[in-house]
Amino acid sequence: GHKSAVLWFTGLSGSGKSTLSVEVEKQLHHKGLRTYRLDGDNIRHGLNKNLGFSPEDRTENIRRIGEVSRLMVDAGVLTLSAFISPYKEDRDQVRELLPDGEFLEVYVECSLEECENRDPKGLYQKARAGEIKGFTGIDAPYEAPEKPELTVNTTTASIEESAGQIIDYLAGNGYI
Ligand code: GGZ
Repeated sequence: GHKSAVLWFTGLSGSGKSTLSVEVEKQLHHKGLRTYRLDGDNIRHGLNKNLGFSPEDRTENIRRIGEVSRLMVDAGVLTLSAFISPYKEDRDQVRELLPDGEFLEVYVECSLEECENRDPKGLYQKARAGEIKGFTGIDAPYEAPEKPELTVNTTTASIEESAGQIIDYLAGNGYI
C-alpha cells in the first residue's frame, strides 16, 4: 500500500522533469504501486489546449493541473506532475488545494547554461533568435522554490540517482 500524494516536479525546460518522472514511475511500478503521470503531452494537448504561455495562461494551466492532481490524489493514486510551473504563487496555490503532506514539491535543479546546451527541441535557440517570445529563463521568469520537499540536481547526478533520491524520500517518510 501507499499514502497518496502528488510529486510536483518544477524546473526549467530541458531540466529533466519529464524524464525523471518517467524513471520514478518505473521504479514505483517495480514496487507494484499504482501511479499516474501528468505532463505536457497529456495535458497541454487535451484539457489545456486552449492555453498558451502568457503569464495568465501559465497560471491557468497550473491551476487546472492542480485541480486534476487533487482529484487523482483523492482517488488514491500516487500522481507525478511535471510542468515548468514558473511562478511560486501558482505552486503555493496548488499546495493549498491539497491536504497537508500530500503535495511534495520536487525542484529539478539545472543551470540555464546546461539546459541551453541540452536544448533537446531547439527551443532555446529559437528563443535566443527571437523566434519564440516569452521563453522561460530567456525572456520570461522562473522562480525557484524556496522550501521544496526535495531538490535534485540533474547537472551533477544521473536520472537514476535522482530518481533513487525521490524513492528514498517516499520510503523514508512513509509514503510507500
Ligand atoms: C517555456 C515553452 C514555451 C515557452 C513552448 N516557455 O521543453 P519542453 O518544451 O517540452 O517543455 C516546455 C513546455 C512547457 O510547458 P508547461 O506546461 O510545463 O509550462 S508552464 O508550467 O509554464 O505552464 C517547452 C514548451 O512547453 N514551450 N513555449 N514560451 N516553455
